[in-house]
Amino acid sequence: MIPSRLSPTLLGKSLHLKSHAYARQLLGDDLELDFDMLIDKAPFTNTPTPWHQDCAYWIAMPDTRAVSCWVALDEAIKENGCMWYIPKSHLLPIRPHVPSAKGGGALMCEASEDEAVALEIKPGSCIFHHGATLHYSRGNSTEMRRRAFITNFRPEAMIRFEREKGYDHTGDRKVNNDDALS
Ligand SMILES: O=C(O)CCC(=O)C(=O)O
Repeated sequence: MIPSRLSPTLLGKSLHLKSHAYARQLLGDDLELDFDMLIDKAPFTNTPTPWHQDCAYWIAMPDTRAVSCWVALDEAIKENGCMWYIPKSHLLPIRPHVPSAKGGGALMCEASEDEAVALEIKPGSCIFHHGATLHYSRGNSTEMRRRAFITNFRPEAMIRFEREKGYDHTGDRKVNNDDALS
């Protein structure tokens, strides 16, 4: 979590600057970087990211605008864990989430590939998803890596709101949003 804390020069690089500019175009000029993260699905690790909505991890906020930019660092295909999304799911109520049975702190909810679209993308390409969009990825069953760099943006006032409540995306991974409790 938060590679830009380890290496603040990232904040001035193209990935952060461009994803910030697009996030503002999508959801408003008050959007700021809330956090960034790196995910590496190593070859043959076969660990799916369970179905979830990011907002289940976060505390409930009065302004729910939030968008992530998921940048592929390697080619992302179904077999190595490209992202799957359920279209328009951000317009529906949050589904109930529970800790994943496989452990590791991940949250999960009920959903399936039948409802979803897989987005296979090339390295350097990206996808923007809303904080309430249902998503998931299969495990990596190939000899390729599947690395992604993710930046997440929300209104500056809501970042302050979170921090005042002691939440900064680096703590325990649990259902923090009451609306996502079953
Ligand atoms: O990269 C993945 O497999 C999961 C990413 C994810 O859940 C996210 O960006 O919110």
